Amino acid sequence: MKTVYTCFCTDVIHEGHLNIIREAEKYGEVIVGVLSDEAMIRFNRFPTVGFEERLDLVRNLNGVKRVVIQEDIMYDRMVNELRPDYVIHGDNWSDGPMKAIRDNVEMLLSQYGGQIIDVPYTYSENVSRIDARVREKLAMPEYRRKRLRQLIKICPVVKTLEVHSGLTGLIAEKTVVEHDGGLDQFDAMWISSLCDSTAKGKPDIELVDMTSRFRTIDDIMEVTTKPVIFDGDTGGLAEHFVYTVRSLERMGVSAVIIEDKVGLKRNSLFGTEVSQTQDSIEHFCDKIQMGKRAQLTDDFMIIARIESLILEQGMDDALLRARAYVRAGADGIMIHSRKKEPDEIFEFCDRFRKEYDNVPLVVVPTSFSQVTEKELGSHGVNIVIYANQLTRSAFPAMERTAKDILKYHRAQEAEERLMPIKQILTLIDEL
Ligand code: SPV
Ligand code: MG
Repeated sequence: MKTVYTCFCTDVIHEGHLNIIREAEKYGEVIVGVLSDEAMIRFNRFPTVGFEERLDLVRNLNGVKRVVIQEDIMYDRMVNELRPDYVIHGDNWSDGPMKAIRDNVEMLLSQYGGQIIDVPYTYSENVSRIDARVREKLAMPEYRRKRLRQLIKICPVVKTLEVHSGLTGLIAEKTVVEHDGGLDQFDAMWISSLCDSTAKGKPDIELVDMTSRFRTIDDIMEVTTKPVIFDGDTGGLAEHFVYTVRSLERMGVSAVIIEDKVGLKRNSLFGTEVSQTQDSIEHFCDKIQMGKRAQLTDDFMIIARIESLILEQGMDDALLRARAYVRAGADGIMIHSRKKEPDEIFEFCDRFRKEYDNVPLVVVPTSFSQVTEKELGSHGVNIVIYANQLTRSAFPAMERTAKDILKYHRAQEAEERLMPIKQILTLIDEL
């Protein structure tokens, strides 16, 4: 008896899956792999039902002979273990990012003469509705909020991209690349005070008020499902911060990062070139404690950001503060630096990790952009934030287009660098 293998990464069985099983039965005994929670999460298909329930969904299907667990989005282990005669899949994996998976399967099967069966993907109103429902569920505050904690447990490094609008949110949500035989995408989004302010043509001095910043969060959340880390600047007065915590939590934000500065806050990348005042340990700890007392769920995180290296107060001061902030209840520590080399970040992380093996560590590698996620991960970093690169890439591109139009008194010279009109029209999904 020949064997046919397929892998399901779904929370809901619909007619498309049933069609695959029906087709598979024509070729032999059907084995279905259920993608593990970890692999689903890495593949940005957060399960909305428990793993056992997902296994049962498949076990109960007519025509399924055996159910196995697939622990990786790529098929190497399954194909090597099961050596199926056929692997069957919807033909939606023939292009786009999923093609990397098909190529992987093709290569594996070619080693012993196995074959791929591509089944026409089932496009129906019902299937689209089910897909949309699952996506919408992921966007709901109670699902989205807790996902950052889940990601920290599962991902070697949570890759986080700056977003400041619906459009940049879509880029963080949808960009997938295939390289080194795998698929990669961002895990979370950072709502940077610098970029949110810059998008509004304002300086990064806590001038853009919370109402306006919440509006940005809303714009982003409306079109995305990934977890949000909010740049809360100094958090303002502790008496105000408690309200911010409640609002962010209610909106489904996963974490707020507040920095230990007081008075007129300037962007950290100015360092000591401008006057900035670091908060006292005691006062900042009070703010953390009040924030933690205000929050209503266990999911939300308040992460304390240490500015000692930025303000040249030394490593010992940074570590002293880290200990105090963790004691005060901070759910994580962000350490910032504006040095061109990552050495002081590595030193801080190594020393911090010796004392705290599982308090999440956050790093923003802007001035030391040569460092890789892997290197940071090896020093115990959990979250890497690319805090401003989208804004910095968009501005020169837009400026160049504006200059070209002025120079040539027409748009043709800029045209070849522009996204085709058809593409921009279809960039946004319609309901
Ligand atoms: C931001 O993105 O607004 C930050 C990070 O706070 S930094 O600009 O590096 O201070
Ligand atoms: Mg900021």
